[in-house]
Amino acid sequence: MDSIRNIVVLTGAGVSAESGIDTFRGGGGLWEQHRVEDVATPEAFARDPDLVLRFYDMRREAIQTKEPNAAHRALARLDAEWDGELLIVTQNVDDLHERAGARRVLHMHGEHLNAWCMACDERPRWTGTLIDRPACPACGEAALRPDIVWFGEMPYRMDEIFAALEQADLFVSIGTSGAVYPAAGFVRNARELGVETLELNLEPSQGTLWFDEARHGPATELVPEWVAEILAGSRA
Ligand code: BV8
Repeated sequence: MDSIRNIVVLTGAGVSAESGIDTFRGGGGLWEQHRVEDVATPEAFARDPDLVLRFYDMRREAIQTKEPNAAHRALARLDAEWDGELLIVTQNVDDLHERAGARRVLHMHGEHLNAWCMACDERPRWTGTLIDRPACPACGEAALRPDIVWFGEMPYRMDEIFAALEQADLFVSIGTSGAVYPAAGFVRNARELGVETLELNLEPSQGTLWFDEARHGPATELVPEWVAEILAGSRA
């Protein structure tokens, strides 16, 4: 339908599940080996930095052995072919959207492949480990932490996200449980703004009732199908 020009997509761990990256709250999810408050909070990092650094070193290494899947590739196709506005807001900290070719990606919870220097605030690209307290390439201090938004920390670039939602005609949530805020609240922000909302997820999310339409199944099936529809102008 030609009334859709500007799209905001939100992705979560479910979009990377079929690439072999564990989701957070599914069976065998990442956090089953660790309680979230032991590894994904500033307090945990202050209390036991080695535990937290090892947790992120393990995940940073793991994502570099994974490949984008058909859902990532379909969103990259949308990015390449959609002539309206598009913003792919991801809660994921892997780089599979980018490796599939997407460009208009915003990592609101940070990225495994960046480090963040607590001495000089630089965010150098980082593919190795942090457990041995390497020197910051910019300032030389041994003050690098994962560039990850932990619980209790402010997600990145929220003003850009809300600006995109205000201009959006369609908000599509893909592969997220709707358990973590502020991301889980975006569908409500969208509805209040009169934006059409669609959920693509393996099962109903915690916010599924807020969506105008919800389709349930694996992302590698639902996302290519939806992208083909939207590019053909054959759906609302
Ligand atoms: C903040 C980085 C404030 C870490 C992450 C009470 C009520 C409301 C809010 C709160 C509250 N108490 C505390 C809060 C705030 C808190 C929060 O929301 N807590 C929750 C648990 C209640 N939020 C915060 O702290 C945020 N910050 O609020 O700051 C503030 C204000 C002023 C000044 C300073 C601060 C920060 C939140 C960010 C935390 N960091 N990630 C890391 O990655 O290690 S969150 C973490 O969860 C990941 O980023 C992940 O992406 C995110 C959400 O999880 P999902 O992506 O949805 O993954 P999940 O496993 O849950 O679900 C996967 C879904 O996919 C499932 O539905 C499944 O069915 C589906 N699926 C599976 N396979 C497939 C599939 N779908 C399709 N195909 C498949 N094949």
